Amino acid sequence: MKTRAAVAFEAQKPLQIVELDLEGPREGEVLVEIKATGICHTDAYTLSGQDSEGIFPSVLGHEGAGIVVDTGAGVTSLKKGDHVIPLYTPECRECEYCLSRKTNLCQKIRATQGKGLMPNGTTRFTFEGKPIFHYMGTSTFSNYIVVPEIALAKIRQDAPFDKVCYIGCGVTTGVGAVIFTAKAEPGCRAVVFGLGGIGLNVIQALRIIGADQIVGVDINNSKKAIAEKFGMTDFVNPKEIGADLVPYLVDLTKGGADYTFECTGNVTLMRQALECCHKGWGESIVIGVAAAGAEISTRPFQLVTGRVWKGSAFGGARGRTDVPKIVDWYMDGKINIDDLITHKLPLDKINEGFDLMHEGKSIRAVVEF
Ligand code: NAD
Ligand code: DAO
Ligand code: ZN
Ligand code: ZN
Repeated sequence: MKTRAAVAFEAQKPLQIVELDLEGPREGEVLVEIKATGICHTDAYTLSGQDSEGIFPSVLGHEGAGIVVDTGAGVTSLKKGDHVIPLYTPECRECEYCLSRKTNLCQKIRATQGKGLMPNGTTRFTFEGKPIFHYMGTSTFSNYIVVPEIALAKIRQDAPFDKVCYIGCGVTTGVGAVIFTAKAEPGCRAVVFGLGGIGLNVIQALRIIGADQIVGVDINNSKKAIAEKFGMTDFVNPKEIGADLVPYLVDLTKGGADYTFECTGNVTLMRQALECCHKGWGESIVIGVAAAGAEISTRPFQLVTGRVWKGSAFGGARGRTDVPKIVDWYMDGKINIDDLITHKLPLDKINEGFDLMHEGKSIRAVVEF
């Protein structure tokens, strides 16, 4: 069949809207019509050429929602008409990683997914007879995609695609980092570095779990109002405090934060996020994806004296199990997604969505097919 898609033919070039050929689902695979997709910072990072795993030509996009159109042989958990969110972190429920209960990083299809291929080692997309690679196993910048069954979360039918697509990455990453990775408790003090599409979701989860203090750190003052709406209690612009950031934050949190969340990908901020944690127990969660080759450092004494450095991928969420629950939380009014979706665009204007993100003007731009 044919599908309209925004293709990244080369790094650092705008996406091109073209018609691709799409092969139908093979064994264990599902054909999905994507209805809406968010544009995440990670798509821009890969398109910039900085991502050492970035493969071109490919169809980017990993934050989508849609409807099952067809299923391949052996698919048992999904049928035509089901509403789904594609998962760049699948959940097979049978690999060593899934069974460990210690991680959400299912490895069942990791090797081929990392090479832009389906589990059998080929692509389903072609353009003028040449292969076009998949991205993060999802490629939601295409109207139709083929995805392994284990990389689809089945969601309720009444959830609006143009909102819940954001649960495919940003919402789950931010909310999950607080509840699944940090397991932050009521009454805690927290600092969130970076008030973008991820950081604002960290903030709303901290408010929901009953944090006493939620400090937001950003160099863009225009993020203050929306962060306050989502639960931020104190705003810090490092450029305006006239003091070193770490002692300033330690003082503001009365001895250091119980939890800090780094949501920018800047390794200097990652160090500051660790070092403003409370001595003896403070935990810093790295969420931001740093430039390829970048390294983090601190004095080991920071760890000896009880601070903990952790990372979080997809919020530590098990996609097929947790994503449907997060959709329910949205539908029940427990989490706010609507106010974070600042722009809606047709596929033809997807490059404008990237511009809005680079200019700091959007929280989430969503493309509707
Ligand atoms: P974004 O661009 O929407 O937000 C980043 C925010 O950080 C902006 O408000 C910006 O003003 C602020 N910022 C930038 N430099 C800063 C500095 N030096 N000091 C203070 N604030 C600064 O990005 P996003 O979509 O929220 O993504 C954030 C990061 O999370 C990215 O690195 C992205 O790749 C990563 N990410 C990680 C996961 C995961 O599973 N771990 C998932 C999705 C995204
Ligand atoms: O299992 O080795 C692995 C890789 C898992 C990939 C998890 C990616 C999470 C962070 C990337 C940003 C997502 C948009
Ligand atoms: Zn993302
Ligand atoms: Zn698994």
